[in-house]
Amino acid sequence: MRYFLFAILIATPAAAQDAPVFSTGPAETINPGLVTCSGNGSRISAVGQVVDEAGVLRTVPAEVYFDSAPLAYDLYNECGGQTLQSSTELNLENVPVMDAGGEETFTAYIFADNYFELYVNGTLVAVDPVVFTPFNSNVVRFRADRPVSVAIMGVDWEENLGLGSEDNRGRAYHPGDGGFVAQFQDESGATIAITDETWRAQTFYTAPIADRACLVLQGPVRDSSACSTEGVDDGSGYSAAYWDIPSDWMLSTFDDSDWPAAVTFTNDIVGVDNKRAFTNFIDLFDAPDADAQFIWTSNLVLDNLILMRTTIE
Ligand SMILES: [Ca+2]
Ligand SMILES: [Ca+2]
Ligand SMILES: [Ca+2]
Ligand SMILES: [Ca+2]
Repeated sequence: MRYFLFAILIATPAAAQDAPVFSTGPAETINPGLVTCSGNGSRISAVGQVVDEAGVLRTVPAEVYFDSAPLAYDLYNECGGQTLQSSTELNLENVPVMDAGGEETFTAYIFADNYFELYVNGTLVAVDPVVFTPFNSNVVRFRADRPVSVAIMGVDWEENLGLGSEDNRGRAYHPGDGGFVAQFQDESGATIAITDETWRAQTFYTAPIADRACLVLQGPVRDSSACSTEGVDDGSGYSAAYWDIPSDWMLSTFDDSDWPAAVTFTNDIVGVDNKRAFTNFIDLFDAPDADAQFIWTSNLVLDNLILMRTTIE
């Protein structure tokens, strides 16, 4: 009888859901680059596919709506867009108002390392026009009714597809980092939301993983803090971990209560002091009375496709 009970305990479905599925080695390129850009510091935004060990075809670093969704209006875009020197140069009247089904008009100011897709009350209102680098920033206006459900996919893009890394700092397989900061204003220009630890964030693609035993999984907690983030000359044999993305994750009805709280990171850690897409707009991103924090999941380096959510009452 004891053995029987033990068998039931270890076979609970909850444990199975928490476990990721892995792939090993590089993905195959299916799109050589979503954006063509010869701008300063541009990296190629390719997309790949790899079959995981459960036989499921995974798109890396993420399946995106870049080709079909509205591109967010530029604050600063060296990839053929406009490059404002400060927020005073912005004329909000020029920014299209996206319709998320409501009466009130809101404005969101966004900087993402590297790519975001923004849903409001379940409607995809804008995607990041520069998928990888150079670093850019955006302003999005939308009409919606409160409470406003905000759901954002954040992607730390990669060069070595399926291996969560790029050629950087003298290493061919250097794991890059992510980061997302945003400020939301109402029609009067008052700040009504900033990114901070009250948001929820969960990872769905974590790579590279040199040693799978480093991952600690506990309920909804997907902790890769014990995994190495060192760049290497050959990481082609490393693994990636995937969790299935719930199809309704962006809806206002989605229950994110078991997702971990977002983790905040300083500007220094994200490394934005030399990025004009950020520094030209510190009056927005570092507003003294409403200082938006960089957020991500617990691992800024290895978690590459994350979902973030909040509700503006
Ligand atoms: Ca971007
Ligand atoms: Ca990055
Ligand atoms: Ca800030
Ligand atoms: Ca990364």
